[in-house]
Amino acid sequence: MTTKFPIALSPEIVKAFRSQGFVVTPDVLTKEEVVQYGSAIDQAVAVRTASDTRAITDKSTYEQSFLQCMRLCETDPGVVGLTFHEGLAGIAAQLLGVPSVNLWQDQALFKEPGGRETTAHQDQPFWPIGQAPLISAWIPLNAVHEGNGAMAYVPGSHLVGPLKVVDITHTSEPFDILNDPALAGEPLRVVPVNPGSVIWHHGFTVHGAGANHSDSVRRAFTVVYLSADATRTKAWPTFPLDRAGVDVGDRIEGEGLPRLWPPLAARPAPPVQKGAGTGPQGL
Ligand SMILES: O=C(O)CCC(=O)C(=O)O
Repeated sequence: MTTKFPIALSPEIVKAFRSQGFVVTPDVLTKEEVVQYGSAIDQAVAVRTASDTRAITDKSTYEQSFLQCMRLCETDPGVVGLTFHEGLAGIAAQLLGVPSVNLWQDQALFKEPGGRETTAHQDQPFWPIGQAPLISAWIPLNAVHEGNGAMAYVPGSHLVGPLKVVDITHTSEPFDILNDPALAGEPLRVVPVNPGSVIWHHGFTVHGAGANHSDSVRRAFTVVYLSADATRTKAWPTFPLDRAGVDVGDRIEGEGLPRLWPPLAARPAPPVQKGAGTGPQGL
């Protein structure tokens, strides 16, 4: 039996995603959901970052782009409903054109006032998952525009496939992927977005975000979905795969990697060994 999508996409939206590698879906979350999940995420980020009193100028280049708090659904019950949101997970499956998706990771990405740009990069080459279908939901918790850290994408860049990895997490001078000849000089396109809407990008879409020139935090949450038939392609250490005992060649599933679409009858208990907290770990 097939499960009905809570939010069925128009063919135009799916077509736009497949050709551009990103798309905005309006009216995904209600105002009430944005307030409820936004406040749960704010609390979680406050707890995770409480002991970090450094000024932004004392942080690493990567940390100056955003506060990153990963796998909040493992530690914060108030966030679980967003990570397992059936409307979102159903959209992920429709855009990828796959029957089933698992969670790869969730995270808060809060760009502080004065936060630098997020260096342009592709997500998927950070992870040992080959070319498996992967998509991110970028969920704004406040209005995001050019002045406070809007996301920006190179249209069609997902079709180019994996480019040289931009190691944004460890280097203070990341190279500019936009100069890669495969992108033919195509610039980033800035995508302002309001809460309630969600921006989606493919695992190979080249993207970044602007600096935060405003005096308030740019608050966003992301959920990353991976096709349920994906397998591990490389042995390099990767937290959720090693914790779940997924070896090279195995299907990517198990602890911390639950199925999100079609929805499970009951949500699994959170892993015993909780997810990593803040810090540079790849997007
Ligand atoms: O929020 C940001 O500034 C960057 C987000 C990002 O790179 C991602 O979600 O893959």
